[in-house]
Amino acid sequence: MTEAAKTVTPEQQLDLYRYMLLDRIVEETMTKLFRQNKIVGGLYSSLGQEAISVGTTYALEQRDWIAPMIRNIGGLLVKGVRPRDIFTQHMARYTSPTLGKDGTSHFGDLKNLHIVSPISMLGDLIPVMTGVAMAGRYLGQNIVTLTWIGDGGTSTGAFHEGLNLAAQQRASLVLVIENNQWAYSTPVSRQVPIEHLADRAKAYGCRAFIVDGNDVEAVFTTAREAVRLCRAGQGPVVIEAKTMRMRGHAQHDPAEYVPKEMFDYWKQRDPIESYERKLVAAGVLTGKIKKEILDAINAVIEEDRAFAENSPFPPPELAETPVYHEGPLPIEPQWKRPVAEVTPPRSSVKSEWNVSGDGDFQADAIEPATSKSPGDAAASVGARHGVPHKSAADPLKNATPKRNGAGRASAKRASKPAVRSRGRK
Ligand SMILES: Cc1ncc(C[n+]2csc(CCOP(=O)(O)OP(=O)(O)O)c2C)c(N)n1
Ligand SMILES: [Mg+2]
Repeated sequence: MTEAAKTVTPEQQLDLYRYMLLDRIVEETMTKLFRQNKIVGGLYSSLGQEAISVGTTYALEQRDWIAPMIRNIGGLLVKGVRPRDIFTQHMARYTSPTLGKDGTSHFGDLKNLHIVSPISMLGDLIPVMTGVAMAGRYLGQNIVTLTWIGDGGTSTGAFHEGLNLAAQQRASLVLVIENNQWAYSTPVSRQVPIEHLADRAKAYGCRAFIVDGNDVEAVFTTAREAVRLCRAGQGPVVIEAKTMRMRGHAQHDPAEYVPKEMFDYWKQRDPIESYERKLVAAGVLTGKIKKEILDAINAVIEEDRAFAENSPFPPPELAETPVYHEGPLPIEPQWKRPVAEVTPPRSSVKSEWNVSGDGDFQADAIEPATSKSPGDAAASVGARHGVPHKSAADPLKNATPKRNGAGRASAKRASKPAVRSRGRK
């Protein structure tokens, strides 16, 4: 990277510092709520990893997309999610983004903030975010998508399949590997025979960077470079951020299997404390500015925590709805190129039937059968369920050669069932 690419303005520095502090205080507040038995379900911590979520998301623009995992609350905050949404969601309140139906960070915002909800199955967000990047390309949008994966998650099949797909499609995806040394109680050394997880990117022909995950400026400038490359059509880019999980897997886990010296080593490298020292030494952060930042954060936290605690739980009837989607889909495509240009298919094969709306099969698009038979009834049942039934307007069936002469003649006129004919000989 050039020196210019490493430049971070004082304004950006204070932003990075502010977001890391906000992230930490949001999560500290939730730890207290957990101990008061007010969190529904598990609670995960990104303590010591704040620089990664914050630094990478800060490199994105509003039009870009993220998909968080369990330790990426910092990314949600940078994207513009309010702490109240995070509190109410973890407390399963009716005022939460999922109306109390789901917990942790399992919510998204496809319309405004461009957040894809987490997927618990490790690795699966990689093909999904590849798909979002490809969709953006088809729509003529120059967007970048970003998601995170842990060291453990890099051993899933979905990671490898997803990364290969992204590389093959040149998708504008930034994939951040958070190497925090542990996957539950398994250290990286007992999981993979390589030192750098970034090396996995080479296998798929992807560019990769390794960065100190506790240095927020290094994370931010590396991510900004990755985003630049993606926007220039040179994606995907993998970033391995080396860091340490400073708590157990979740609140239930005291992490007694982690050597104490390891915690001591990384405690010295706390991303917020070390950045604070740097900004104070540079004269960017003063005691007065720090107080203003903390006062503003604490005011929001206090208001949003009180809002969450005073929010009701969902009414029981809500469990019945909405289980199945009814009516038109809520997301309309926003075409950035002429619809005709991007609408498939451009095929020489004439369509035999149509679908409309939510994918309903249009029975009246099929020519009515001439005779009434059980097959005809089945055809209309199939049509209702969106499944074309073979016996009605099956082009292959009509083209299948018959044993009598007329059949053979009609088979010649119809499209060639070459494989079938050869099979019969
Ligand atoms: C495909 C799949 N396998 C197993 C799990 C269960 N699981 C959830 S988190 C986790 C550990 C993940 O470790 P890592 O990827 O290093 O992330 P970290 O917790 O350290 O952030 C496991 C095994 C899962 N969610 N998905
Ligand atoms: Mg891990």
